[in-house]
Amino acid sequence: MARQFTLSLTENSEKEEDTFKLTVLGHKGVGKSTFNCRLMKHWIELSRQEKKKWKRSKGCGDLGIKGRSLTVDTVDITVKARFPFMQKLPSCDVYVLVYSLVCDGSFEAVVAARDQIIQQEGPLVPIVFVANKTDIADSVDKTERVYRDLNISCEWENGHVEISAERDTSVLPVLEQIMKRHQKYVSPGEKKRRSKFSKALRSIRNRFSTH
Ligand SMILES: Nc1nc2c(ncn2[C@@H]2O[C@H](COP(=O)(O)OP(=O)(O)OP(=O)(O)O)[C@@H](O)[C@H]2O)c(=O)[nH]1
Ligand SMILES: [Mg+2]
Repeated sequence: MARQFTLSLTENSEKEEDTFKLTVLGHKGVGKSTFNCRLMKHWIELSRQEKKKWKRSKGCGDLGIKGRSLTVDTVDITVKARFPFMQKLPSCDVYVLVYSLVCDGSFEAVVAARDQIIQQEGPLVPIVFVANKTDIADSVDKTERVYRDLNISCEWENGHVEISAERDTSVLPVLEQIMKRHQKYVSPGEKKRRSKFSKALRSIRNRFSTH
């Protein structure tokens, strides 16, 4: 399912606009849709707070978008355990891989998805793992959870956050990880190149829409 929302610090729609593409992948029923709704709610709320700060400080606020509008495109895709996806994945700014703490198969599915993403996009692609359903995971082996965390965070250098999407616990740290990973892996040169590319794309789109 695809969703889109726009964050803006000013009312000036003439200002330059950026697009942030997020792909959420995970096994069936792990909580992708629930997580996506929570994430959007936090992102919009955060942007409202930043907007107030921006107005008060007359343009000194942040959210990393410096007065421009940011359109966030999210898509969630259900993957199967051994063959995550048959076709090429959409290229995006950050991949979020959701698994359920109470379903081992769902972890295997996102590990296989990660392999496929790296094959497609290369090793520097920003990835954040989300371990969902902490509210019902008390009986899950703690050592296993710590081992997974070390493996994902230290060895693979991907983000990893344990959350409960249903109870809205620790969703904000996922947003922090998304931003952090994006900053870490997208170099300033690449950002410039992407921005130029999206400008060119916009002008082509505009030209077609006038005919
Ligand atoms: N206990 C618990 N249940 C959750 C949590 N997040 C989602 N669920 C439940 O898990 C079920 C599936 O949630 P969805 O958000 O629809 O999962 P999904 O990954 O989008 O599912 P598909 O689109 O069918 O692949 C629903 O019954 C949710 O209420 C959570 O953090 N804890
Ligand atoms: Mg869903």
